[in-house]
Amino acid sequence: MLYPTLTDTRSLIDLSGVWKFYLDDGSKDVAIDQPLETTDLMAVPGSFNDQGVLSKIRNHAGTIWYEREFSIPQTLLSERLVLRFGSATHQATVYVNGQKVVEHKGGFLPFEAEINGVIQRRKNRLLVEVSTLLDYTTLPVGNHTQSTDEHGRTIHHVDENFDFFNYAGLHRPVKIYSTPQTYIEDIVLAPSVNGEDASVQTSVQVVGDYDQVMISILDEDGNKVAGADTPEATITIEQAHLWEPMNAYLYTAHVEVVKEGEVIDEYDEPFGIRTVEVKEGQFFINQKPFYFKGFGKHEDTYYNGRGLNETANVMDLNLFKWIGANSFRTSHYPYSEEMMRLADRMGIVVIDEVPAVGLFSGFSALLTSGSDVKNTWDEMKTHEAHEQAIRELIQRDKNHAAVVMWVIANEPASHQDGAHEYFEPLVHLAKELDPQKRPTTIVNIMFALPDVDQVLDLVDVVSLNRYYGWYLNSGDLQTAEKALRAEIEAWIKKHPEKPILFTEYGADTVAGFHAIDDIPFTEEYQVRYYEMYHRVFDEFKQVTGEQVWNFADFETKVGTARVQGNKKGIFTRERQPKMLAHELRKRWTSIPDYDYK
Ligand code: GCB
Repeated sequence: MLYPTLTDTRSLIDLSGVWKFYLDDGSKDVAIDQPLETTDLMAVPGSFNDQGVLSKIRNHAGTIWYEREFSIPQTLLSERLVLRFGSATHQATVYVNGQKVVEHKGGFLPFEAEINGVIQRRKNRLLVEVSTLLDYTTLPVGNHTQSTDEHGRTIHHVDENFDFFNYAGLHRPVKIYSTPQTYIEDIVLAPSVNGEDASVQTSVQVVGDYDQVMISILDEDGNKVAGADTPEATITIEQAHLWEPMNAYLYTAHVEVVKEGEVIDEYDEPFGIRTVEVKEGQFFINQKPFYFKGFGKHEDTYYNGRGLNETANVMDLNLFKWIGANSFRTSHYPYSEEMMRLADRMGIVVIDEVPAVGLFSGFSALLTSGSDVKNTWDEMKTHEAHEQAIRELIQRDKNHAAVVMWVIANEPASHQDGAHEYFEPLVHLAKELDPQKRPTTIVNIMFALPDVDQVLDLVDVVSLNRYYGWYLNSGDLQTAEKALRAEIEAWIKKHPEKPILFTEYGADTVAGFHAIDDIPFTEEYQVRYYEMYHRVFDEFKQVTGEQVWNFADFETKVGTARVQGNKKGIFTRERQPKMLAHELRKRWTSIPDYDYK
């Protein structure tokens, strides 16, 4: 699915703004053929939760409705008109003028519908029914329960099976774009490097009648450097500029569809040339051993919640440059297309994660398995949602140079029987679908140590989330250090050919708390915790990178282990540095992107 952009043959109407909003408490039926009866308003894109202020709105679980009107300029009515949602969290049914045009399940990936058949002159009414619910069939996984209030109405409750607030709503842009009736449906680009030159396996899918597809590869100055005149082609680029971490170079595949000598549709797809390979226990980008320095992040800001915040995105990636980071993981769901395009342009390496978090029966943020000891793989009915998320994520992000690896799940119960059988087809699916055959990983939880893990043999990289010195050996960094070292040694023994990537390690730290001794939650303890981990990482060639948890403090559900959210940020939620940020900056600016080990 192509990102909607303006071209000489395509128009774009942005429906961002303030929409009507109705929180469905079951007290009345919403008539889809009538204007939404409400006086409440909500900005789109954005999570509704914090905008709504009241607890009743912020914590609402169930259905919400959004509505706005739009007009289509007459000049566009003969074009193909597509209504597109960057995402709707977590499930949506969309009506235009009272007619259903599309439904979509899964809160972090785009979907669209052709709307020509339902468009009217002058005003059109767009109504969207969104469900915030999560259960054992969805990704992420939520514990869904319901009760009845004094009026006999159903009250839903979702207890997140994961450690971030269940922000919901229309989080990403809603747009209408036009294409001609014959249109470019998709462009697939898979680059490879041969010495100084590169070749790009290119495939253009066109719907409708046409005579020819013309592909021009443009360099950053807009000069044509190569091309082809068939929809499937291997295009050679001589003296290719590589896309390098922190030194991006983006070519553009300019595609034209020609009929009777006229260009009837065109699209520009930016792409970078780089290779990715895992071998000999290391992670290679452009045939050089790469060292990941960076963060697990969240889409999480004040006011917007999980809603697109491009100002924060730009600032965050500028903070990456300041601190010497080169990468992030889209923990724990696919991020906006806008963020992925920004990462391509800024040369930030991305590990791209499907929203498969919470695949752990009885999960608790304290890393205790809780009282529920049921087997996860008997309980969860997420296979279908998981397959769909992998398909849609790879379909959306396949061309991004920034993306170097797919994460099939974060912290599943991979020590429980059934895990291997659950994951094997999913890992194969990702490999099969990805035109660039990127490496895959499954992020391992501390319960699934090398003696019991059943899934890391399926993937290319051993990714570890570790909290020695925090959830375990809290305040005792000496014991924590021994345990960490011993565990790394055990993984090397078990999977000597696989690189080890630390995808999470961290300690909650309340900015402004200080102590001389090793006291958890203080800024000094966070610094010493990281010094310990880094000392150990530097002993092992196989440790191929460090992504700290988390870039910034972020919102979670309430609980005794959370102080107005998770405080493991290196920056506060306002993006102010904690003491550790300065220490990390010293370390990371002295570690090169390549050949550190
Ligand atoms: C984890 C999870 C992450 C949590 C983190 C923590 O292992 O992957 O979502 O936020 O631990 O801080 O507990």
